[in-house]
Amino acid sequence: MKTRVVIIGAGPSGLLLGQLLHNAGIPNVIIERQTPEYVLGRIRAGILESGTVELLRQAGIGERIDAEGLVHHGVEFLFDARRIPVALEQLTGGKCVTVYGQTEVTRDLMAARQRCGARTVYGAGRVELHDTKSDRPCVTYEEHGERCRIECDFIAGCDGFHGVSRQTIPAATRREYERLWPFGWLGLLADTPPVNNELIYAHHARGFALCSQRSLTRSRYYLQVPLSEQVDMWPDERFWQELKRRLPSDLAARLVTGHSLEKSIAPLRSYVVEPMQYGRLFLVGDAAHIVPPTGAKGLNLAASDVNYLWRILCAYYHQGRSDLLSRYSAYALDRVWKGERFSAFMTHLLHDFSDSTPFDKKMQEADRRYYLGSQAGLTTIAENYVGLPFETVA
Ligand code: RFL
Ligand code: PHB
Repeated sequence: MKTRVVIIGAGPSGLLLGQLLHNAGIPNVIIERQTPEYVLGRIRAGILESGTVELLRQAGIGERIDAEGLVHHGVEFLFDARRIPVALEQLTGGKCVTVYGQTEVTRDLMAARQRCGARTVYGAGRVELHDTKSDRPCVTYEEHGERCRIECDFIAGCDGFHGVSRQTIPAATRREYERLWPFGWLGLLADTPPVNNELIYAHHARGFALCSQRSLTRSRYYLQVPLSEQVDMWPDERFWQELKRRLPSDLAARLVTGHSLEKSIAPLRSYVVEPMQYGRLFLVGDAAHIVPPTGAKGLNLAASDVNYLWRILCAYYHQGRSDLLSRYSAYALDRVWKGERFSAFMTHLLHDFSDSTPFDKKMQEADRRYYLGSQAGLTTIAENYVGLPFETVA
């Protein structure tokens, strides 16, 4: 079989890239290791930057987001029992974020792909990439016990942090940058009304807490926990009690608790591989970089990579421009590192670090008072939170 672009992975990056390319008349095949149900069962991000929403609209799947997504004009921070509103829209000249779950984005993209008839192979085994340095790379995989092969012009490695694509780049040509954070996030999803209209990022001596949401009737809460914790140590009742202890009494009294629909612990990691390209293989999203979720940047950075790769491939196929191909990594990494910076900054600002010295703690307190107490500080938080602009590909 032959196609123009083989996309490895049917997470949000792979599906979004596939849809944008298909709409631009560039045939592509997606190869995914899991089943569609498994992919939809992963509960992850919830906040979309305005640039991400615009890209989803360009992919032709904006309808449900526009109808059901909750546009948030602000966000709140909480520390020393003080609530600090951050007026995103005012501070950024009109930009906002949208609450719309990654699961729903994936569902909309899967439906669009099915409607347009583009091919996705689910349940693919032993996916392997070949000849990525040549002009005719190819991908082999197993489907129903049979070995299959697809030849293509380009491969997009959209297969997440544990995928195969990054591993096919020789170790000597990749440079990896990593920081493991000394705690994790315990997340709980419940069909209860959110405790507050806006998201609340809370610093507390017992650890960070986040009050997020998926809709007016579905909440998502997170607690900072030590890496040694296991989910089964956290029955729902213990989770709710701990969350209440990290919130001021009026909010704790208002918190509606209920059965968890999902509960999981995610370790926090910062990671980037450079370059994000090797010959005709392009790495996209979590395959190339991971951020701690504190800045809500993971999914948005994945969309940012897709934006650049899509434009570069359109320029190649529609205008015959091959000069842009080698610039993908530089375009993508500029925004990736700014996202890494903001995510690390937010993580540092809001979490409790057990190994910090009294001096470190005073610095962290001063950071919170400065950034959340001055117009300049609030503006820098707001402009990063709503998403920095994409660079024009030219
Ligand atoms: P994904 O979503 O991991 O999708 C990759 C897809 O590739 C498939 N795959 C393979 N397919 C074929 N062959 C192979 N060998 C393959 N290996 C893997 C996988 O099955 C999967 O379907 O990456 P993508 O598309 O780049 O999307 C990135 C986002 O998913 C990610 O950035 C965010 O979800 C990160 N993230 C969060 N981001 C936020 O902004 N807010 C959050 O609250 C948030 N929570 C999370 C998260 C990531 C988590 N992970 C990865 C541990 C919570 C968790 C638990
Ligand atoms: C979420 O709703 O899952 C969420 C929201 C904001 C974050 C991280 C996760 O910073």
